[in-house]
Amino acid sequence: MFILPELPYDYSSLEPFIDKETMHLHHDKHHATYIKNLNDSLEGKQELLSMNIVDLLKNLDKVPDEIRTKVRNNGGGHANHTFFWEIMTDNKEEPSKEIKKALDDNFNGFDNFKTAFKEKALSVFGSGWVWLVKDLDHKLSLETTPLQDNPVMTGGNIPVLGLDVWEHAYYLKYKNMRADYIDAWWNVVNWKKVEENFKVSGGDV
Ligand code: MN3
Repeated sequence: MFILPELPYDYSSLEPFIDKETMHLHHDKHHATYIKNLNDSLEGKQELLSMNIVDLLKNLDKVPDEIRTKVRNNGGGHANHTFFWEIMTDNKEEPSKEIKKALDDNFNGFDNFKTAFKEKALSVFGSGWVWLVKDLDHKLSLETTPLQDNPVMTGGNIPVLGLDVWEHAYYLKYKNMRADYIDAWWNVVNWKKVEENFKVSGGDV
């Protein structure tokens, strides 16, 4: 059984950048629904139900054909949102020297990284995610995924940072202004967690 994790901060604590109502809807309704649908689709399949969610996403080929798409969408939704809550914080902080240097090296400057990330986020047509990922050589790059796909589903890249650009993530406060949501979001990024993700050596997410 997969279980909804609690937010690591209060629903209102990311304000004014992300409003309390959006956090309630996003966590208590959207994320909870992905988990309910995931558990429902895996009913009776103990082996799959007891897997780590990221391992399950890496092994979608082991999921029976008739439920694979459901597991992909809802399992991805569970993994992505669990990841997303953790890479935000109400404790505003600057990136450490180490992660800043990695971003400088890979994107020719920290500001260039933010610009490229924003462009990539704006390029997602419809619902999806933008990711900062690293490969096994710790090289950083950007990618987007449609719907609730996660980079681990399609290759060896490991998410370091990710932004949900589904309208449900921002529409209440920002309406159709995705760019404003992206700009505001930098204020709540948990750089400590990003650095932790960057340092993970294996395929753990
Ligand atoms: Mn979402």
